[in-house]
Amino acid sequence: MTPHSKSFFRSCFKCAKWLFASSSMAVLMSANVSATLFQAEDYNVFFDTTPGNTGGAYRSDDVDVEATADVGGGFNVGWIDRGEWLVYENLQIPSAGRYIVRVRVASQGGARASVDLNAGQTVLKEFDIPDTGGWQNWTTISATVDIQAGTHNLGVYATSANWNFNWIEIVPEDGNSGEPGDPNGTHKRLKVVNGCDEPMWVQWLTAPGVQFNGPNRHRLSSGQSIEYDIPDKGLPSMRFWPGFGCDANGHNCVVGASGGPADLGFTCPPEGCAPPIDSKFEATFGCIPGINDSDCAKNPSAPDQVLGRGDWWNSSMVDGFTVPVKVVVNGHCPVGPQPAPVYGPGGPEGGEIDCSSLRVADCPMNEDLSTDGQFPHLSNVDMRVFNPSSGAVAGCYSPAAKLTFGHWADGFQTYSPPDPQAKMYTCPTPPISPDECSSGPADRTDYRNMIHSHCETYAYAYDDGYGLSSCPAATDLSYEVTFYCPQ
Ligand SMILES: [Ca+2]
Ligand SMILES: [Ca+2]
Ligand SMILES: [Ca+2]
Repeated sequence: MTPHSKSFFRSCFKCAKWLFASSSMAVLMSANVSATLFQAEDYNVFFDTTPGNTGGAYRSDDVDVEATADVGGGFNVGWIDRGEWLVYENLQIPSAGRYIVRVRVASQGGARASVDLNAGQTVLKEFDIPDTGGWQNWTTISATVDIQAGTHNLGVYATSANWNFNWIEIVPEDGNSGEPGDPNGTHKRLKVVNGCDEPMWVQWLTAPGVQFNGPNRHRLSSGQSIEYDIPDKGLPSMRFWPGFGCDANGHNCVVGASGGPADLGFTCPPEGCAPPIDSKFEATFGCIPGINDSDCAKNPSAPDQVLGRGDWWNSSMVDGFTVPVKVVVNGHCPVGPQPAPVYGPGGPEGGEIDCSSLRVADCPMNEDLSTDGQFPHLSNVDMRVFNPSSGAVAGCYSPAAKLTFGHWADGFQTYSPPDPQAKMYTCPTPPISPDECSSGPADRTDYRNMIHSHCETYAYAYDDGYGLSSCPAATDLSYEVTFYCPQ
Protein backbone atom coordinates (compact mmCIF):
# COMPACT_ATOMS: atom_id res chain seq x y z
CA MET A 1 0.00 0.00 0.00
CA THR A 2 1.44 3.36 -0.91
CA PRO A 3 1.65 6.16 1.68
CA HIS A 4 -0.92 8.06 -0.33
CA SER A 5 -3.52 5.32 -0.24
CA LYS A 6 -2.78 4.79 3.44
CA SER A 7 -3.63 8.36 4.37
CA PHE A 8 -6.65 8.19 2.11
CA PHE A 9 -7.74 5.07 3.94
CA ARG A 10 -7.33 6.68 7.35
CA SER A 11 -9.44 9.68 6.51
CA CYS A 12 -12.03 7.50 4.84
CA PHE A 13 -12.10 5.29 7.89
CA LYS A 14 -12.90 8.25 10.09
CA CYS A 15 -15.68 9.14 7.64
CA ALA A 16 -17.20 5.75 8.27
CA LYS A 17 -17.21 6.41 11.99
CA TRP A 18 -18.73 9.84 11.41
CA LEU A 19 -21.36 8.14 9.40
CA PHE A 20 -22.07 5.95 12.38
CA ALA A 21 -22.48 8.95 14.68
CA SER A 22 -25.39 10.27 12.65
CA SER A 23 -26.83 7.02 11.35
CA SER A 24 -30.00 5.36 12.46
CA MET A 25 -28.36 2.07 11.49
CA ALA A 26 -26.10 2.26 14.50
CA VAL A 27 -27.26 0.19 17.42
CA LEU A 28 -25.74 0.09 20.85
CA MET A 29 -25.77 -3.25 22.58
CA SER A 30 -24.74 -4.09 26.13
CA ALA A 31 -21.19 -5.29 26.53
CA ASN A 32 -20.99 -8.99 27.23
CA VAL A 33 -17.48 -9.95 26.30
CA SER A 34 -14.24 -10.91 27.95
CA ALA A 35 -11.52 -8.33 28.39
CA THR A 36 -9.24 -9.73 25.74
CA LEU A 37 -11.11 -12.09 23.41
CA PHE A 38 -14.07 -10.71 21.52
CA GLN A 39 -16.29 -12.97 19.48
CA ALA A 40 -16.97 -11.25 16.17
CA GLU A 41 -20.69 -11.74 16.70
CA ASP A 42 -20.59 -9.99 20.10
CA TYR A 43 -20.04 -6.52 18.66
CA ASN A 44 -21.41 -3.49 20.50
CA VAL A 45 -21.72 -1.13 17.56
CA PHE A 46 -21.81 -1.84 13.86
CA PHE A 47 -22.15 -0.54 10.37
CA ASP A 48 -23.57 -2.98 7.81
CA THR A 49 -24.50 -2.19 4.24
CA THR A 50 -27.48 -4.54 3.84
CA PRO A 51 -30.76 -4.52 5.78
CA GLY A 52 -31.34 -7.55 7.98
CA ASN A 53 -29.16 -10.48 9.03
CA THR A 54 -28.47 -12.42 5.84
CA GLY A 55 -27.18 -15.42 7.83
CA GLY A 56 -30.23 -15.35 10.08
CA ALA A 57 -28.33 -16.63 13.13
CA TYR A 58 -27.71 -15.40 16.68
CA ARG A 59 -28.87 -11.79 16.41
CA SER A 60 -31.47 -9.88 14.48
CA ASP A 61 -30.00 -6.55 13.48
CA ASP A 62 -28.27 -5.83 10.16
CA VAL A 63 -24.99 -7.64 10.75
CA ASP A 64 -24.82 -10.90 8.83
CA VAL A 65 -24.13 -13.83 11.18
CA GLU A 66 -24.01 -17.58 10.65
CA ALA A 67 -23.06 -20.71 12.59
CA THR A 68 -19.35 -21.36 12.19
CA ALA A 69 -17.56 -24.60 11.36
CA ASP A 70 -14.41 -23.32 13.05
CA VAL A 71 -12.83 -25.04 16.06
CA GLY A 72 -14.87 -24.15 19.13
CA GLY A 73 -18.11 -23.61 17.23
CA GLY A 74 -20.38 -20.65 17.82
CA PHE A 75 -20.93 -18.05 15.15
CA ASN A 76 -19.05 -15.92 12.68
CA VAL A 77 -19.82 -12.70 10.91
CA GLY A 78 -20.04 -13.23 7.15
CA TRP A 79 -21.30 -11.44 4.02
CA ILE A 80 -18.82 -8.71 4.82
CA ASP A 81 -18.84 -5.81 2.40
CA ARG A 82 -16.16 -3.20 1.91
CA GLY A 83 -16.68 -0.34 4.36
CA GLU A 84 -18.55 -2.33 7.00
CA TRP A 85 -17.25 -2.19 10.53
CA LEU A 86 -17.75 -3.59 14.01
CA VAL A 87 -16.80 -2.11 17.38
CA TYR A 88 -16.04 -3.96 20.61
CA GLU A 89 -16.23 -1.75 23.67
CA ASN A 90 -14.37 -1.89 26.91
CA LEU A 91 -10.99 -3.25 25.88
CA GLN A 92 -9.05 -2.87 29.13
CA ILE A 93 -5.33 -2.27 28.72
CA PRO A 94 -3.80 -2.11 32.20
CA SER A 95 -0.36 -0.91 31.07
CA ALA A 96 1.10 0.55 27.92
CA GLY A 97 3.23 -1.83 25.91
CA ARG A 98 3.37 -4.37 23.16
CA TYR A 99 0.38 -6.56 22.53
CA ILE A 100 -0.38 -9.21 19.96
CA VAL A 101 -3.57 -8.79 17.95
CA ARG A 102 -4.88 -12.11 16.66
CA VAL A 103 -7.78 -12.18 14.25
CA ARG A 104 -9.56 -15.38 13.23
CA VAL A 105 -10.54 -15.18 9.58
CA ALA A 106 -11.45 -17.15 6.49
CA SER A 107 -11.44 -15.89 2.93
CA GLN A 108 -12.09 -17.14 -0.54
CA GLY A 109 -9.62 -15.21 -2.66
CA GLY A 110 -7.98 -13.01 -0.02
CA ALA A 111 -9.05 -9.71 1.52
CA ARG A 112 -7.96 -6.78 3.66
CA ALA A 113 -9.07 -5.55 7.05
CA SER A 114 -7.96 -2.92 9.52
CA VAL A 115 -7.97 -3.02 13.31
CA ASP A 116 -8.11 0.29 15.16
CA LEU A 117 -8.79 1.91 18.51
CA ASN A 118 -11.34 4.56 19.40
CA ALA A 119 -13.08 5.30 16.12
CA GLY A 120 -9.93 5.21 14.04
CA GLN A 121 -7.83 7.52 16.23
CA THR A 122 -5.18 4.80 16.26
CA VAL A 123 -4.87 2.34 13.41
CA LEU A 124 -3.24 -0.69 15.02
CA LYS A 125 -2.74 -2.78 11.92
CA GLU A 126 -3.89 -3.13 8.35
CA PHE A 127 -4.02 -6.86 7.70
CA ASP A 128 -3.74 -8.77 4.48
CA ILE A 129 -6.07 -11.71 4.86
CA PRO A 130 -4.77 -14.67 2.90
CA ASP A 131 -6.87 -16.79 0.62
CA THR A 132 -7.68 -19.68 2.97
CA GLY A 133 -9.32 -21.70 0.21
CA GLY A 134 -12.86 -21.59 1.59
CA TRP A 135 -15.37 -19.61 3.59
CA GLN A 136 -14.99 -22.02 6.53
CA ASN A 137 -11.26 -22.69 6.23
CA TRP A 138 -10.05 -20.67 9.18
CA THR A 139 -6.70 -19.18 9.97
CA THR A 140 -5.36 -16.81 12.61
CA ILE A 141 -3.53 -13.73 11.42
CA SER A 142 -1.58 -11.75 13.95
CA ALA A 143 0.51 -8.65 14.45
CA THR A 144 2.39 -7.08 17.32
CA VAL A 145 1.27 -3.54 18.14
CA ASP A 146 1.82 -0.86 20.76
CA ILE A 147 -1.24 0.05 22.86
CA GLN A 148 -1.56 2.81 25.44
CA ALA A 149 -3.00 2.09 28.88
CA GLY A 150 -6.70 2.74 29.33
CA THR A 151 -10.14 1.57 28.28
CA HIS A 152 -10.52 1.50 24.53
CA ASN A 153 -13.07 0.72 21.87
CA LEU A 154 -11.65 -1.86 19.48
CA GLY A 155 -12.71 -1.44 15.84
CA VAL A 156 -12.54 -3.91 12.97
CA TYR A 157 -12.98 -2.31 9.56
CA ALA A 158 -13.50 -4.13 6.27
CA THR A 159 -11.05 -2.57 3.84
CA SER A 160 -12.36 -5.11 1.36
CA ALA A 161 -15.18 -7.63 1.06
CA ASN A 162 -14.54 -11.33 0.68
CA TRP A 163 -13.83 -12.57 4.21
CA ASN A 164 -15.45 -14.10 7.27
CA PHE A 165 -14.64 -13.13 10.83
CA ASN A 166 -14.90 -15.36 13.91
CA TRP A 167 -13.05 -13.62 16.75
CA ILE A 168 -10.36 -11.11 17.69
CA GLU A 169 -7.98 -11.37 20.63
CA ILE A 170 -5.56 -8.93 22.25
CA VAL A 171 -2.86 -10.49 24.43
CA PRO A 172 0.19 -9.01 26.12
CA GLU A 173 3.30 -9.92 24.19
CA ASP A 174 5.39 -10.98 27.16
CA GLY A 175 5.10 -14.66 27.84
CA ASN A 176 2.37 -15.07 25.27
CA SER A 177 4.23 -15.18 22.00
CA GLY A 178 3.42 -18.75 21.10
CA GLU A 179 3.95 -21.88 23.10
CA PRO A 180 7.38 -22.95 24.27
CA GLY A 181 9.20 -25.10 21.75
CA ASP A 182 9.65 -28.85 22.02
CA PRO A 183 12.96 -30.34 20.80
CA ASN A 184 10.99 -32.97 18.89
CA GLY A 185 8.11 -30.72 17.93
CA THR A 186 7.20 -28.85 14.79
CA HIS A 187 5.06 -25.86 13.93
CA LYS A 188 3.66 -24.64 10.65
CA ARG A 189 6.13 -21.81 10.25
CA LEU A 190 5.95 -21.54 6.47
CA LYS A 191 3.05 -21.48 4.07
CA VAL A 192 3.52 -21.37 0.30
CA VAL A 193 0.56 -20.23 -1.77
CA ASN A 194 -0.09 -20.70 -5.47
CA GLY A 195 -1.28 -17.25 -6.54
CA CYS A 196 -1.51 -18.31 -10.19
CA ASP A 197 -4.51 -19.61 -12.11
CA GLU A 198 -2.55 -22.64 -13.28
CA PRO A 199 -0.88 -25.43 -11.28
CA MET A 200 2.38 -24.76 -9.48
CA TRP A 201 4.93 -27.19 -8.07
CA VAL A 202 6.77 -26.17 -4.92
CA GLN A 203 10.39 -27.30 -4.88
CA TRP A 204 12.86 -27.10 -2.03
CA LEU A 205 16.50 -27.70 -1.24
CA THR A 206 18.20 -28.25 2.11
CA ALA A 207 21.80 -27.71 3.05
CA PRO A 208 23.81 -30.90 2.37
CA GLY A 209 23.28 -33.47 5.11
CA VAL A 210 20.19 -31.77 6.56
CA GLN A 211 17.00 -33.82 6.73
CA PHE A 212 13.62 -32.28 5.98
CA ASN A 213 10.47 -34.34 5.67
CA GLY A 214 8.16 -32.11 3.62
CA PRO A 215 6.92 -33.23 0.20
CA ASN A 216 9.06 -31.94 -2.66
CA ARG A 217 7.89 -30.85 -6.11
CA HIS A 218 4.46 -30.68 -4.51
CA ARG A 219 1.64 -29.75 -6.87
CA LEU A 220 -0.67 -26.94 -5.85
CA SER A 221 -3.79 -26.12 -7.84
CA SER A 222 -4.67 -22.49 -8.34
CA GLY A 223 -5.22 -20.82 -4.96
CA GLN A 224 -4.07 -23.85 -2.99
CA SER A 225 -1.36 -23.66 -0.39
CA ILE A 226 0.91 -25.95 1.60
CA GLU A 227 2.04 -25.43 5.17
CA TYR A 228 5.37 -26.93 6.16
CA ASP A 229 6.04 -28.46 9.56
CA ILE A 230 9.27 -26.75 10.54
CA PRO A 231 11.18 -28.30 13.46
CA ASP A 232 11.01 -26.26 16.68
CA LYS A 233 14.72 -26.91 17.17
CA GLY A 234 15.40 -25.04 13.92
CA LEU A 235 16.07 -25.84 10.27
CA PRO A 236 19.05 -24.38 8.43
CA SER A 237 19.43 -23.11 4.89
CA MET A 238 16.16 -23.96 3.16
CA ARG A 239 15.35 -22.68 -0.32
CA PHE A 240 11.82 -22.86 -1.71
CA TRP A 241 10.90 -21.94 -5.29
CA PRO A 242 8.08 -22.53 -7.77
CA GLY A 243 7.86 -24.55 -10.95
CA PHE A 244 5.26 -23.97 -13.64
CA GLY A 245 4.41 -26.07 -16.69
CA CYS A 246 5.84 -29.20 -15.05
CA ASP A 247 4.96 -32.81 -15.84
CA ALA A 248 2.81 -34.95 -13.54
CA ASN A 249 5.79 -35.70 -11.29
CA GLY A 250 6.89 -32.10 -11.02
CA HIS A 251 9.81 -32.55 -13.41
CA ASN A 252 10.65 -30.91 -16.76
CA CYS A 253 9.11 -27.59 -15.76
CA VAL A 254 8.93 -24.78 -18.31
CA VAL A 255 9.73 -22.30 -15.52
CA GLY A 256 11.74 -23.23 -12.42
CA ALA A 257 13.61 -26.33 -13.66
CA SER A 258 16.83 -25.21 -12.03
CA GLY A 259 17.41 -28.64 -10.54
CA GLY A 260 19.01 -29.86 -7.38
CA PRO A 261 20.78 -32.94 -6.04
CA ALA A 262 19.71 -36.33 -7.38
CA ASP A 263 19.34 -37.69 -3.84
CA LEU A 264 16.46 -35.22 -3.39
CA GLY A 265 14.91 -36.60 -6.59
CA PHE A 266 15.80 -33.72 -8.87
CA THR A 267 16.35 -34.20 -12.59
CA CYS A 268 17.08 -31.78 -15.40
CA PRO A 269 14.97 -31.38 -18.56
CA PRO A 270 16.45 -32.62 -21.87
CA GLU A 271 17.66 -29.08 -22.64
CA GLY A 272 19.62 -29.07 -19.36
CA CYS A 273 18.75 -27.43 -16.08
CA ALA A 274 17.68 -23.81 -16.06
CA PRO A 275 19.99 -21.27 -14.45
CA PRO A 276 19.15 -20.92 -10.72
CA ILE A 277 17.59 -17.48 -11.11
CA ASP A 278 14.34 -18.47 -9.47
CA SER A 279 12.08 -16.23 -7.48
CA LYS A 280 12.48 -17.82 -4.09
CA PHE A 281 12.17 -17.81 -0.35
CA GLU A 282 15.36 -18.74 1.48
CA ALA A 283 15.35 -19.22 5.23
CA THR A 284 17.20 -20.55 8.19
CA PHE A 285 14.53 -21.18 10.81
CA GLY A 286 15.78 -20.47 14.31
CA CYS A 287 15.47 -22.48 17.51
CA ILE A 288 12.26 -21.73 19.43
CA PRO A 289 12.41 -20.25 22.98
CA GLY A 290 11.98 -22.91 25.65
CA ILE A 291 14.37 -25.35 23.99
CA ASN A 292 17.77 -25.71 25.61
CA ASP A 293 20.66 -24.53 23.45
CA SER A 294 22.10 -28.04 23.46
CA ASP A 295 18.90 -29.38 21.85
CA CYS A 296 18.85 -26.82 19.04
CA ALA A 297 19.71 -27.97 15.50
CA LYS A 298 23.34 -27.88 14.39
CA ASN A 299 24.50 -25.07 12.16
CA PRO A 300 25.90 -26.76 9.01
CA SER A 301 28.19 -23.83 8.27
CA ALA A 302 29.69 -24.04 11.79
CA PRO A 303 29.15 -27.64 12.93
CA ASP A 304 30.35 -27.05 16.46
CA GLN A 305 27.58 -24.47 16.92
CA VAL A 306 23.81 -24.66 17.10
CA LEU A 307 21.25 -22.44 15.41
CA GLY A 308 20.36 -19.23 17.22
CA ARG A 309 17.00 -17.78 18.20
CA GLY A 310 16.34 -15.81 15.05
CA ASP A 311 14.83 -16.76 11.70
CA TRP A 312 17.04 -15.43 8.91
CA TRP A 313 15.38 -15.15 5.52
CA ASN A 314 15.33 -13.39 2.19
CA SER A 315 13.48 -13.28 -1.07
CA SER A 316 16.29 -11.56 -2.90
CA MET A 317 16.62 -10.94 -6.62
CA VAL A 318 20.42 -11.08 -6.55
CA ASP A 319 20.42 -13.97 -9.05
CA GLY A 320 17.38 -12.91 -11.06
CA PHE A 321 13.73 -13.87 -10.90
CA THR A 322 11.14 -16.01 -12.62
CA VAL A 323 7.75 -14.92 -11.24
CA PRO A 324 6.21 -12.23 -9.01
CA VAL A 325 6.44 -13.07 -5.30
CA LYS A 326 5.19 -11.71 -2.01
CA VAL A 327 6.32 -12.60 1.52
CA VAL A 328 4.11 -11.72 4.49
CA VAL A 329 5.35 -12.13 8.06
CA ASN A 330 2.58 -13.22 10.42
CA GLY A 331 3.58 -12.57 14.01
CA HIS A 332 6.01 -10.40 15.92
CA CYS A 333 8.98 -9.31 13.81
CA PRO A 334 10.12 -5.79 14.69
CA VAL A 335 11.78 -3.52 12.16
CA GLY A 336 15.38 -2.55 12.94
CA PRO A 337 18.40 -4.20 14.55
CA GLN A 338 17.46 -7.04 16.87
CA PRO A 339 18.97 -7.48 20.33
CA ALA A 340 20.46 -10.77 21.51
CA PRO A 341 19.58 -13.58 21.24
CA VAL A 342 17.92 -12.85 17.88
CA TYR A 343 20.48 -10.52 16.25
CA GLY A 344 20.42 -9.31 12.67
CA PRO A 345 18.71 -6.44 10.87
CA GLY A 346 15.10 -7.20 11.89
CA GLY A 347 12.02 -7.52 9.74
CA PRO A 348 10.78 -5.56 6.73
CA GLU A 349 8.66 -2.41 7.02
CA GLY A 350 4.99 -3.30 7.15
CA GLY A 351 5.79 -6.96 7.76
CA GLU A 352 6.05 -7.82 4.09
CA ILE A 353 8.16 -7.82 0.97
CA ASP A 354 5.77 -7.34 -1.91
CA CYS A 355 7.27 -8.07 -5.32
CA SER A 356 3.88 -9.10 -6.71
CA SER A 357 4.05 -6.48 -9.46
CA LEU A 358 7.35 -7.76 -10.84
CA ARG A 359 7.17 -8.83 -14.49
CA VAL A 360 9.61 -10.75 -16.65
CA ALA A 361 8.17 -8.56 -19.42
CA ASP A 362 10.03 -5.67 -17.71
CA CYS A 363 13.34 -7.54 -17.82
CA PRO A 364 15.99 -5.23 -19.37
CA MET A 365 16.75 -6.07 -23.00
CA ASN A 366 19.50 -3.47 -23.47
CA GLU A 367 21.46 -3.67 -20.24
CA ASP A 368 24.84 -1.98 -19.91
CA LEU A 369 27.19 -4.47 -18.22
CA SER A 370 30.35 -2.84 -19.60
CA THR A 371 31.74 -1.79 -16.17
CA ASP A 372 31.56 1.90 -17.10
CA GLY A 373 32.78 1.28 -20.65
CA GLN A 374 35.75 -0.97 -19.85
CA PHE A 375 34.23 -3.90 -21.71
CA PRO A 376 32.32 -2.43 -24.67
CA HIS A 377 31.12 -5.82 -25.95
CA LEU A 378 28.96 -5.99 -22.76
CA SER A 379 27.27 -2.62 -23.24
CA ASN A 380 24.01 -3.93 -24.70
CA VAL A 381 22.92 -7.21 -23.13
CA ASP A 382 19.52 -8.93 -23.23
CA MET A 383 18.85 -10.08 -19.65
CA ARG A 384 15.98 -12.40 -20.46
CA VAL A 385 16.38 -16.14 -19.93
CA PHE A 386 15.29 -18.17 -22.97
CA ASN A 387 14.51 -21.85 -22.81
CA PRO A 388 16.85 -23.28 -25.48
CA SER A 389 14.36 -25.94 -26.51
CA SER A 390 11.13 -23.92 -26.82
CA GLY A 391 12.59 -20.43 -27.15
CA ALA A 392 10.11 -19.26 -24.50
CA VAL A 393 11.14 -16.60 -22.00
CA ALA A 394 11.65 -18.39 -18.66
CA GLY A 395 12.91 -15.64 -16.38
CA CYS A 396 15.22 -12.67 -16.00
CA TYR A 397 18.91 -12.79 -15.13
CA SER A 398 20.46 -10.38 -12.67
CA PRO A 399 23.68 -8.77 -13.95
CA ALA A 400 25.77 -11.03 -11.71
CA ALA A 401 23.94 -14.13 -12.94
CA LYS A 402 24.03 -13.13 -16.59
CA LEU A 403 27.79 -12.71 -16.46
CA THR A 404 28.52 -15.95 -14.57
CA PHE A 405 25.80 -18.61 -15.08
CA GLY A 406 26.64 -20.93 -17.94
CA HIS A 407 23.28 -22.72 -18.17
CA TRP A 408 21.28 -21.90 -21.27
CA ALA A 409 23.92 -19.27 -22.10
CA ASP A 410 23.36 -19.81 -25.85
CA GLY A 411 26.79 -18.62 -26.96
CA PHE A 412 27.03 -15.75 -24.48
CA GLN A 413 30.50 -15.90 -22.93
CA THR A 414 30.35 -16.19 -19.14
CA TYR A 415 32.98 -15.46 -16.53
CA SER A 416 34.05 -16.40 -13.01
CA PRO A 417 32.79 -14.03 -10.30
CA PRO A 418 36.29 -12.52 -9.66
CA ASP A 419 37.00 -11.96 -13.40
CA PRO A 420 37.40 -8.27 -14.31
CA GLN A 421 34.33 -8.39 -16.57
CA ALA A 422 32.13 -9.69 -13.71
CA LYS A 423 33.59 -8.57 -10.41
CA MET A 424 31.93 -5.14 -10.17
CA TYR A 425 28.54 -6.88 -10.53
CA THR A 426 29.22 -10.04 -8.50
CA CYS A 427 31.22 -8.16 -5.83
CA PRO A 428 33.25 -10.95 -4.20
CA THR A 429 34.64 -9.65 -0.88
CA PRO A 430 37.60 -9.54 -0.88
CA PRO A 431 38.70 -7.98 -3.18
CA ILE A 432 35.61 -5.79 -3.78
CA SER A 433 34.55 -3.97 -0.62
CA PRO A 434 30.86 -3.35 0.07
CA ASP A 435 31.40 0.39 -0.51
CA GLU A 436 33.17 -0.14 -3.83
CA CYS A 437 30.34 -2.41 -4.88
CA SER A 438 27.46 -0.15 -3.93
CA SER A 439 29.12 2.95 -5.44
CA GLY A 440 29.95 1.05 -8.65
CA PRO A 441 28.06 0.10 -11.80
CA ALA A 442 26.03 -2.61 -10.02
CA ASP A 443 24.01 0.18 -8.41
CA ARG A 444 23.23 1.83 -11.74
CA THR A 445 21.91 -1.03 -13.83
CA ASP A 446 18.47 -1.04 -15.43
CA TYR A 447 17.91 -4.33 -13.61
CA ARG A 448 18.54 -2.79 -10.18
CA ASN A 449 16.31 0.20 -10.96
CA MET A 450 13.56 -2.01 -12.32
CA ILE A 451 13.59 -4.27 -9.23
CA HIS A 452 13.50 -1.25 -6.90
CA SER A 453 10.61 0.29 -8.79
CA HIS A 454 8.58 -2.77 -7.74
CA CYS A 455 9.85 -3.76 -4.31
CA GLU A 456 12.55 -3.20 -1.73
CA THR A 457 14.65 -6.29 -2.09
CA TYR A 458 18.26 -6.94 -3.02
CA ALA A 459 19.10 -6.68 -6.72
CA TYR A 460 22.84 -7.20 -6.13
CA ALA A 461 25.10 -8.32 -3.29
CA TYR A 462 25.46 -4.99 -1.44
CA ASP A 463 22.22 -3.37 -2.46
CA ASP A 464 20.58 -1.11 0.11
CA GLY A 465 17.09 -2.61 -0.23
CA TYR A 466 16.01 -5.36 2.11
CA GLY A 467 18.29 -8.30 1.71
CA LEU A 468 18.40 -10.53 4.68
CA SER A 469 15.72 -10.12 7.34
CA SER A 470 15.76 -11.52 10.86
CA CYS A 471 12.76 -12.27 13.06
CA PRO A 472 12.52 -13.75 16.56
CA ALA A 473 11.87 -17.47 16.10
CA ALA A 474 8.53 -18.34 17.72
CA THR A 475 5.84 -20.96 17.41
CA ASP A 476 3.40 -18.27 16.31
CA LEU A 477 5.73 -16.49 13.88
CA SER A 478 5.21 -17.71 10.34
CA TYR A 479 5.85 -16.70 6.77
CA GLU A 480 3.36 -16.75 3.96
CA VAL A 481 5.00 -16.81 0.56
CA THR A 482 2.85 -16.36 -2.53
CA PHE A 483 4.20 -17.02 -6.00
CA TYR A 484 2.22 -15.69 -8.94
CA CYS A 485 1.99 -16.69 -12.60
CA PRO A 486 5.00 -16.23 -14.85
CA GLN A 487 4.29 -13.06 -16.81
CA1 LIG B 1 -26.89 -7.18 6.55
CA1 LIG C 1 -22.75 -7.35 5.71
CA1 LIG D 1 -17.32 -16.40 16.90
